[in-house]
Amino acid sequence: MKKLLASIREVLLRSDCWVILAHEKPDGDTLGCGSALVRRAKMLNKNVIWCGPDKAPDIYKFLFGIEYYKDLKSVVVPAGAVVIAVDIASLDRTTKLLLSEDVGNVIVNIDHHGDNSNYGKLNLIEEDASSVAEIVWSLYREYGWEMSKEEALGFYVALATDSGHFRFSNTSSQTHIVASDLLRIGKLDPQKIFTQIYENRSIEKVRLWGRAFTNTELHLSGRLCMCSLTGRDFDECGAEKEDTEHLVNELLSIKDVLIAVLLVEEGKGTKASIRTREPMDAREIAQIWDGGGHIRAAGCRIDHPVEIAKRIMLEKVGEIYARRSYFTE
Ligand SMILES: [Mn+2]
Repeated sequence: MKKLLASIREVLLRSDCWVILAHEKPDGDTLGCGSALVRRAKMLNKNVIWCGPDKAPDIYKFLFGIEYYKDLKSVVVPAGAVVIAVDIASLDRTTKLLLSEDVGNVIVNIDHHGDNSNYGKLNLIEEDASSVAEIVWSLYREYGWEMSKEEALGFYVALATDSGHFRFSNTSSQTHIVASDLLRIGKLDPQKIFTQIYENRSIEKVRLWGRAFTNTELHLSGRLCMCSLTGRDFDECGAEKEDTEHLVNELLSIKDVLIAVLLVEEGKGTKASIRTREPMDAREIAQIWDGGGHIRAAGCRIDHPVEIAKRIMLEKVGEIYARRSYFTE
């Protein structure tokens, strides 16, 4: 471990350019950590490119350096640059970044997804960490890097959003230790940050959520909650794709539900977001369609229109549930 951390440090300090990569539909973790790393790159006088396949949601516009955040397609990775992949389980699934190890691009892969495919030259994967922020916080400690206020803000946003504001099962005493440290260093106001992220909704988003809740169905004797949204729902509400962030967690808040699935029409296919409670495994479900994620939160893309995707999902989840419940109930 010490050796890996030292190798990462060596690569970061040696490279003149840092390319910081976020995952598709970027969330607070990938963007918060990205923002902190942009700040660090600037402090170290590095050139920095921060990019991802989708645009950053407006709620994160208070993060340092967000004005530099670019569409991946417009980026040419300079020779010799280090690429820092943040919170990305699999590079081919999330991005089509063209890289060449021949010109000396080294990928540093920092992640907490248990199914990470170790695509980097250097892979720092810690499944027990609540967020990538928790991992990078330790990295800074190891390197003796003193944190700026902007970095503390980025890491705090990452930590808070990935742990569902310290209430998901990934929240540990270490998560709170890191949070306490960040609050102190950044002189942060947790209430203000919460308001910025969660109490900052557009009316279009609230309308979309209303429609989603109206469409919600219970199956498997109330254990599975499924909800679907079509392109038409978005159009009629005037909502954006990013407006579904955190919606699936609300479905899991229904009494006795063990599996919550949100299906969203995407082109000719359907994007599925899955959340579970014990003993159900979200990743096991997502993997049926080559998706992935965590045990409690995962996602995948199904190459069928929403209505068909819904039927297949119901069938597959039903099979898994029948197997699990046989052993547990
Ligand atoms: Mn994450």
